[in-house]
Amino acid sequence: MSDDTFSAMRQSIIDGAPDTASALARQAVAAGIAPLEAINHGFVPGMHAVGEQFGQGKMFLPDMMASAEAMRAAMAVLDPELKKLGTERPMAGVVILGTTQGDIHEIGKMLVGTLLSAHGFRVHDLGVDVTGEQFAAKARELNADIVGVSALLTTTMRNQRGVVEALEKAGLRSQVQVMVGGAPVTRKWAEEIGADGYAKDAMSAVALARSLMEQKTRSAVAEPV
Ligand code: HCB
Repeated sequence: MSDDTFSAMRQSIIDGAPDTASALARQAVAAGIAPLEAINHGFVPGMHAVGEQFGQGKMFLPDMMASAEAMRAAMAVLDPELKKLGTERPMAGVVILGTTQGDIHEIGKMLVGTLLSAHGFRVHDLGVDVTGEQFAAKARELNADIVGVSALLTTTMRNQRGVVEALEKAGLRSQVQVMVGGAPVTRKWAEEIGADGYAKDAMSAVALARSLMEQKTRSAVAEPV
């Protein structure tokens, strides 16, 4: 796929143009382009540019909302393509995903969910503005292996700690691994709040989830019941 197409994808997000974003995504699928290429090299750079422009006061909230709409339109085309890959793989583990309490950013979390599904994980997405107690209740209900918590605001990152605490309170912490992510989140922060891992992007989240599953299997073998 040419650089021009990737830059048109990026621009469709900056312009907040869902129809264009969706058409470009469909063209990529028809041309046999890997959906992940289109996401990583076309659409996501558009979201990053929007964030920078908003931070510099060159874009405003309605623009950012239109850009998010365009991103969703592209993902509506690419997500099913990626998920098809997951059905061909053995079940890798059960993951509960959500954006933490007070936070409505969902695009990064959706991407993480899509890639985990594409790699064989069974993903249950709780959506946005999710409390620690809701994460814990769903983890118990589905006997989850991993809880993935997203936070995009410096003010809501601290609620990731609340998820770790809610799992502890529910007596689930030893069986459920916690991975955190989101633009302001760091490895250091993950360690500070007692999470099991941090992932900087969706591909790293897949690698992390696999490694958390391996650790879980190893400790189950080491401690037979
Ligand atoms: Co929003 N917003 N926003 N926003 N927003 C940010 C996050 C700022 C950084 C923009 C800026 O100032 N430069 C900023 C936060 C500043 C801060 O806290 N330090 C900000 C602000 C301030 C706000 C509001 C407060 C604005 C206002 O109302 N005045 C408001 C807050 C609303 C709320 O949540 N309570 C707000 C609202 C919005 C929307 C609604 C307009 C829209 C979200 C729409 C939606 O999601 N449906 C929005 C958007 C789109 C953004 C930016 C532009 C893009 C976010 C995004 O989708 N990134 C963002 C700028 C930025 O992040 N640089 C801006 C693309 C994805 C692919 O990246 O980092 O989310 P990601 O996810 C990655 C990665 O982090 C990792 O994998 C993902 C995929 O690769 N990952 C995980 C994420 N979660 C993981 C979980 C895991 O377990 C593992 C890995």
